[in-house]
Amino acid sequence: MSLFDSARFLTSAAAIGQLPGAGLPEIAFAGRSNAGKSTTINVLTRQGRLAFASKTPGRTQLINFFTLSRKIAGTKEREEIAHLVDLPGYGYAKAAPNIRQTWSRLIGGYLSDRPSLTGIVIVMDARRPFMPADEWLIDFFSSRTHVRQLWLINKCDQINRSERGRVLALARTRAQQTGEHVHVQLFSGLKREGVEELQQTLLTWIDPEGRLTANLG
Ligand SMILES: Nc1nc2c(ncn2[C@@H]2O[C@H](COP(=O)(O)OP(=O)(O)OP(=O)(O)O)[C@@H](O)[C@H]2O)c(=O)[nH]1
Ligand SMILES: [Mg+2]
Repeated sequence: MSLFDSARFLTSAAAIGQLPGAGLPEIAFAGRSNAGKSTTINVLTRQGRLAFASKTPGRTQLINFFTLSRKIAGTKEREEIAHLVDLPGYGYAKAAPNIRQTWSRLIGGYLSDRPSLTGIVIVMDARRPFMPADEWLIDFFSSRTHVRQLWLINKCDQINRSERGRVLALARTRAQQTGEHVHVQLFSGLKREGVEELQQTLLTWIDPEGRLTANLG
């Protein structure tokens, strides 16, 4: 049983005032609309319908929070450990301008002023990684080194082996130039490739001393 299996929906926020308290470490999933953020959360937590994934871009319009927890040994109580946060995608061209503005205010407000934000997973489509909006986000966090970054090159099932090698090498070089707080990996939510590597990285963010690895349940 992995810590991520314990994920349960906590709440949705449509405005900054609706965010839950910022007590637990938080890992946010950001990226362009349709990059696969919600699918990644579902695969990570092994719960097919936890986050709302969809063929229609722009499906996730609220900030959705999920709580990770573990059983306290010898009791029936659970201890809350961390939040996973599914963000609405950026760059959804068909959204009406007022909706886009509300989104950017909400996401921008959340990302720039969330003391509990421990790490951000930037989900990108392997066929077109590092689009301008991704670059903006990477840039925004490059000097905020207390927020870890994982550049998740998703949908790698859609590119061939040599393209994978090329994309990964390029991303690795860039990550090294950006700093030690940046990690990179290939991923496929569809084929469930790279799940363990993703879990390992996120665990080190949530639990750098490894105190949680025992007694999960
Ligand atoms: N081929 C392939 N398709 C994927 C993968 N991950 C997600 N998808 C598909 O991509 C589409 C979008 O997935 P979502 O998880 O809803 O994407 P999202 O980033 O949450 O999108 P928004 O909520 O609109 O921002 C769906 O049709 C998924 O089935 C993957 O690894 N490979
Ligand atoms: Mg989504």
